Amino acid sequence: MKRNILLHPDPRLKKVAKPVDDISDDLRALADDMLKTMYEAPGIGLAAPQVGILDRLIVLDCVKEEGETPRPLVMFNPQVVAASDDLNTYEEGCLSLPDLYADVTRPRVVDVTWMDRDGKAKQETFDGLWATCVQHEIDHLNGKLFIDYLKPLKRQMMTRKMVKLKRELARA
Ligand code: K1U
Ligand code: ZN
Repeated sequence: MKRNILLHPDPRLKKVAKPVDDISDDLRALADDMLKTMYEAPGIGLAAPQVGILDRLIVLDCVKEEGETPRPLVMFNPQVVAASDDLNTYEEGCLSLPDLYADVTRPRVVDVTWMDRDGKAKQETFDGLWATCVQHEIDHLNGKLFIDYLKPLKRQMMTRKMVKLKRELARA
């Protein structure tokens, strides 16, 4: 089932999500729904708070090339356990702020631990777009949006645009 993606500003996008201790069939079904929602958006990542669920669950697939094999990842309780000093700037977007983009600078390489959908502990090193995306999604679990890295004026401008968009969508 495709889920509705919350749009900024929404108080649920500012909350800290709670750790998952038991991976139930309901949580596995939520992960499947989130992957479907992400692919259909389309996007390369999605965090549970974006669909209104305050659990520490993210999904991502940064394979963008047509014809390349998709690599859907489901991560429960993801954690960055090491980050490079070397930084990378990427023009980020967010499905909760459609059509708005801004440069964000983050560690270029990160080691991430998580639990997969079978409850198996995993660890992997990510770089490039994968590193950017996994950090963006983990930020969502901590109530942080990419606009929180921007100067206040730019952040306010983007928030105003979103308030206007939400008003227009509510009227339609
Ligand atoms: O978390 C989200 O809202 C998803 C977001 C992830 C993200 C994008 C860029 C940098 C960091 C994290 C998106 O997927 S926005 C859409 C997007 O980037 C995209 C859409 C279609 C094809 C390729 C990329
Ligand atoms: Zn986002």
